[in-house]
Amino acid sequence: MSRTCALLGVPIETGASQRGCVMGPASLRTAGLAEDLPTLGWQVTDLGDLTVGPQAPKAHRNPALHHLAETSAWIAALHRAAYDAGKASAVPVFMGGDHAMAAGTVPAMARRAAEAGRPLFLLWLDAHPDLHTLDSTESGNLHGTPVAYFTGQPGFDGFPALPQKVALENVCMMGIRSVDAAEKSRIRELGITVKDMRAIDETGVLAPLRAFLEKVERNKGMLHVSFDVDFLDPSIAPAVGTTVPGGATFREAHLIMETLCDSGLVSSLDLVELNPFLDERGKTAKLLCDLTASLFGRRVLDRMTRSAY
Ligand code: 4U7
Ligand code: MN
Ligand code: MN
Ligand code: MN
Repeated sequence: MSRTCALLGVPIETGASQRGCVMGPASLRTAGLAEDLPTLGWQVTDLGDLTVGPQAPKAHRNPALHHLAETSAWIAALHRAAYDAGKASAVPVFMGGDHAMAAGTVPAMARRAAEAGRPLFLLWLDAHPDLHTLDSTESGNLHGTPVAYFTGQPGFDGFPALPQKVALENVCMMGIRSVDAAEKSRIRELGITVKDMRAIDETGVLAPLRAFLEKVERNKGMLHVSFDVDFLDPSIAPAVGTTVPGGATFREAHLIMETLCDSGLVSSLDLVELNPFLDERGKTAKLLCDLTASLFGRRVLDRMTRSAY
């Protein structure tokens, strides 16, 4: 596999309740994402930021929904732009932006995989399962809905047509610790694999991750990783609007990235929900860059010789 990576900025914040994710791509660039990866032998192209123009409002029967028209326009734009980024490089990295963008990136990666005759698998690293439909969300925040959309659940008439769905049995969630009632019944009904924080406390991250990676390998799958900042414990990653205590530790997160790197299976990545307005001197942005570097091949020993940890 050629070691090429393309960065695409996706400054969307209409899916979140708090403003600030619009600055996510700039913060990741400032923290040095594009400079780190070439030192690990990757050829990096920065495709710049995607833009979406103003939209006429769209009505919906759920009065809680907000920014439906803009978010839907971002998703439609991403169906094309993420697919093109996947053609331009072996491993596109989508720099968010709030998690509603996964409704664009994941189906685009599923289409890319289908055209290569391979299934797409999805590792969802998040405090939340993001399994609401447009009807079941009570907050109306659309970053809580992408997984229900791209696995083909009904109730998305306000979103663009789904280009390619992801099979439910190909989804693995880790880090989950905040689940709404409607999501809980959907998880049971659909049988999604959810390794919640209790499961991680009991087994550690490696056993469930290795089991999932073996499944990807057996099925000759491509693997998309969707990394929500709130997967991490808020004490190490404060720059996110939806903090939940009891998240992944620094080493748990790095071990996941290092193990993913060893597998050689990852074919695309979302870095989402970074809200630089809430950051402490770029701490969260730098952590995300370091985690991405682990995914792209940085080893613990390299890190010790290279920087000031
Ligand atoms: B994120 C929530 F109610 N479930 O629907 C909702 F807890 O992308 C949170 O994972 C959604 O950060 C979080 O608003 C979306 C809430
Ligand atoms: Mn999320
Ligand atoms: Mn989340
Ligand atoms: Mn969030």
